[in-house]
Amino acid sequence: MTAPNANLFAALRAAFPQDLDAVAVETADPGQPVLTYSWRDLDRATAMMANLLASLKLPAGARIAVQVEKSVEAMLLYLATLRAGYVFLPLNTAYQSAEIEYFIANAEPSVVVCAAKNFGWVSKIAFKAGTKNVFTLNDDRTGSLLERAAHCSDQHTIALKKPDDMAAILYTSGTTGRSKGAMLSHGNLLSNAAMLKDYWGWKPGDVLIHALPIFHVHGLFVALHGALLNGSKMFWLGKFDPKAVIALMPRATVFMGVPTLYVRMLAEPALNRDAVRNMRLFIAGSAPLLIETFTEWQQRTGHTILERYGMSETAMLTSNPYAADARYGGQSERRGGTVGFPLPGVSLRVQDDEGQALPTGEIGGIQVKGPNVFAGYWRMPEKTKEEFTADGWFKTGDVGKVDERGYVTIVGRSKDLIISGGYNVYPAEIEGYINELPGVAESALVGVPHPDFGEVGVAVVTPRPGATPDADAIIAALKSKLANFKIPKRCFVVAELPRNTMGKVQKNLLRDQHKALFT
Ligand code: MLC
Ligand code: AMP
Repeated sequence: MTAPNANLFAALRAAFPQDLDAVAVETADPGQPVLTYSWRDLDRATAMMANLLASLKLPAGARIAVQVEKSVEAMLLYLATLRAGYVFLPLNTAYQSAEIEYFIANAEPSVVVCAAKNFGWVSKIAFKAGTKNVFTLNDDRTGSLLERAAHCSDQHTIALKKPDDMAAILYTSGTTGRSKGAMLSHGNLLSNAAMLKDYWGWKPGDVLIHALPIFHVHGLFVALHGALLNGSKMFWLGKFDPKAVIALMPRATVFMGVPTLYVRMLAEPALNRDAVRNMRLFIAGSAPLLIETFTEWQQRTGHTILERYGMSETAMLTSNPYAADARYGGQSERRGGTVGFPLPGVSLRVQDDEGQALPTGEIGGIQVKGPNVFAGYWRMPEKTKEEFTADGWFKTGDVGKVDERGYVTIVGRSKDLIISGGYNVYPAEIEGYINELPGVAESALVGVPHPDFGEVGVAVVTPRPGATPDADAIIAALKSKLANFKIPKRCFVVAELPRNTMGKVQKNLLRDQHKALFT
């Protein structure tokens, strides 16, 4: 007997509703014309794009690197890549040339897709790295990708895949060294999506408001797979707009966002019980949701946000319950400040630095196992080995505890990481850039509380002898090199950095010193 096709797209396609002419996606950006896409449109467009990719005679496992603004067509390109059996490699639109150069050199994609306005510099980088095909795709339904796909057949047989075959590479930075590409398989993604469909009670008639970027796990996998696997319509926003999302709520049932999106909606007087009357579920994740936001949302809307926890390497790991969870004595409470229970199929344990399991309630490193956990980092076997324990558990780099009721709380991170508005900023990377600037001896980037982004980076810099580096000039220099969300919000030049007796910079002291800068 032949094994069923494990291609994630096959499962998503099988979930399309019977009425293929029903609306699958409706665009909802303020001031823009409303466009609707039927399920048939999704099927045909992904077939045409998949046929275009197939016509390029790419090697098995070819990477399709994509740095384009969010659009329905960009989402279709992701689905087409799955459909054709290649590997999707999404890149944040904020990345600048040095960042893109690294990803392309490292991943060696066979195809690069970029915005027409960036074609000059992106194609130069791609051709230099040996990429043969560079297409353009803009957020107004133009670009060479669509022009070429328009000539392709709208019939396509979904490529045959095994569960372990790679579906996507998501780059995530490390505390030292360059970004690592987390390799996610069709099996990783489908098992997670199918389990969440059940755990979050997706039901017929659900409608999702999709307002997140689609180059990271939250928007690309959790939100998109959730809606598609349920055959649910999506309202599609290219860019998050709090007023627009609130205005859509009476016609929708599910919303997913990073905490900053909730903070921004709470600042809107239009957010009230009437606006959310048809909503079933609000989900938050990617960064800690402050208890203040959780409570204020409850008071204003009567809804309790369901917070969950995940990462690029694993997709979703834990979630507060949507309904009574029989595994945990039927508990159904969504507890603010916690990230809920390990999801069905996910095993989670807490260990100390010596690798000893810690008892309930004690704080240590969170380790996980499950069908959702990635196979490793692209072409980095040593890094992969470092991040797994000898008995096969993945070390998340998050620090937390599990209480006697089974709820997981994240209390910090062993990895030096700042999460700003749901985007990850790795201090080591930014410090490396600052240290290369003229007049700079050394630097430390620390995360401090911020009312909008939750946490933002602040740089503390020391001068070389005789030099007087200027804080504003440092920020300006970084802006020309790094993605905008990585730029420190403030920079201070000081005589020296605080150090402990071992000579290590005491970032905790710097954090403490600057903690009230924005609050
Ligand atoms: C924008 N800016 C940020 C920022 N986003 N600064 C710090 N952190 C951020 N996240 C800065 C820009 O540099 C710019 O500064 C100014 O804010 C305005 O830029 P903008 O582009 O107009 O911002 P805006 O569109 O308002 O974006 C804010 C946002 C966006 C919150 C909507 O950051 C966002 O979509 N975040 C979601 C990220 C996400 O999806 N994460 C999921 C990761 S998956 P200046 O100085 O140039 O004016 C993951 C796993 C899991 O973590 O568990 O889900
Ligand atoms: P990324 O590598 O971009 O996928 O980011 C993953 C990291 O985001 C995790 O390792 C956590 O540190 C953090 N994260 C995700 N969800 C939550 C959450 N609900 N609360 C706290 N941190 C979170």
